[in-house]
Amino acid sequence: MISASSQQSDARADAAIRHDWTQEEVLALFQLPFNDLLFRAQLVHRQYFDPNKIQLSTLLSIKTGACPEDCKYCPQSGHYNTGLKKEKLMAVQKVLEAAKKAKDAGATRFCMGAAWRNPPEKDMPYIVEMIEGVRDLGMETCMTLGMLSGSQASILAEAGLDYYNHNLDTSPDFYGNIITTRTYADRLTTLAHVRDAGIKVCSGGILGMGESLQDRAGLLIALANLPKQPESVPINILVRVPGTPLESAREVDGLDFVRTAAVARIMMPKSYVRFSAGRESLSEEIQALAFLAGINSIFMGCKLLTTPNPDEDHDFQLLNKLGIAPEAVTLPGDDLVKEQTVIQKVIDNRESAADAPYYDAIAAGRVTEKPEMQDTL
Ligand code: SAM
Ligand code: DTB
Ligand code: SF4
Repeated sequence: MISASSQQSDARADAAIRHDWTQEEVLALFQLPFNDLLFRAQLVHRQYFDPNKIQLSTLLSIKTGACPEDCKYCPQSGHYNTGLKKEKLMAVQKVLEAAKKAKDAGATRFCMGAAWRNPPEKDMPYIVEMIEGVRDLGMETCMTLGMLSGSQASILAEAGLDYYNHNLDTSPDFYGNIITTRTYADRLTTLAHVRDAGIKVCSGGILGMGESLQDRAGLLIALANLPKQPESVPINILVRVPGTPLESAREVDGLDFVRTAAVARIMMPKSYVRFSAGRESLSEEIQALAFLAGINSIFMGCKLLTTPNPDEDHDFQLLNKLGIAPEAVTLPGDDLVKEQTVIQKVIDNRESAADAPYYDAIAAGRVTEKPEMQDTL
């Protein structure tokens, strides 16, 4: 039962979610001194989340390459020659085997991605089986399949899909420089179908495509000012793949990524903000700052869709160093067992790294319980 005081604090918390962010305000956040920005982001983060918990997702490409879209960043577009091996839709059983492996490695959400403009009707029954099978394993499900019609979104919702990922990618102004085969409005329509079907929205973008600071602000404004903010906001750093038009794009400064994460945290206080593609190229120190800025979700496992990601042992070592523990899933069922499995994995990793020359915050009993909601900010 929810207590009156927690209902009151929920109401206060919801009142703090704004959908009227302006460009000036957001640019002012970006221009704050770094320490002030991170301090504000931490205050917001601690109002809604345990700062020492992280959500772990694993990605799988269930249909690879030969995509008809021309997204300039993407190794899977059929418009560019990136040498990628094309693969048709994976068999359901193979997908479930990969999900089981991801679960055993500690992931609580399994994200399945397909290089489609939109899912073909003939493949929808297999997609439904994948969602049902992954849920039966006790994992949360996420799919990213391109544009969806309203009826396709309803079919996915009916199958039990938890999240649908569909990124706005960049600001409305910069978008046309990156993709010409579908519009910003098309993307917003898909997000509306997902929301209307009752599926949680995962939507974010990419840094490092040649966009300006105004465009980064514009992306975050487009996300935060949606009628309901996305539950999950992936921020990708461009993975520069040879053969794509953006192969020589300028490298993203790690501290600029941290700033963007902090601004996203302040603007979307209740959303999970995920450090998605691009962690492979960043130091542990920058990743630690990103967690301080309010990043509370990552992709775990040595591959994203087609490009590399830090392997899970390195990630667990980093999380151990920082005293950050994986979050348990909230699916109905035996959640406690799931939480214990994940935490055991971290403990095992910690023990195997027992000689490592760093301070072990978990062993020192520094992992805290979820804090009470704060009234400040
Ligand atoms: N085809 C579907 C779509 O575009 O919606 C789903 C898969 S697509 C690969 C999912 C997202 O991955 C894209 O929206 C983009 O934000 C991200 N992405 C793709 N290639 C990337 C790259 N090279 N670097 C960073 N992010 C990338
Ligand atoms: C998202 O925002 N990032 C993920 C997920 N959503 C599907 C994809 C990243 C892809 C990076 C390039 C690749 O591995 O092909
Ligand atoms: Fe296709 Fe998605 Fe890649 Fe665009 S991002 S080319 S839609 S797979």
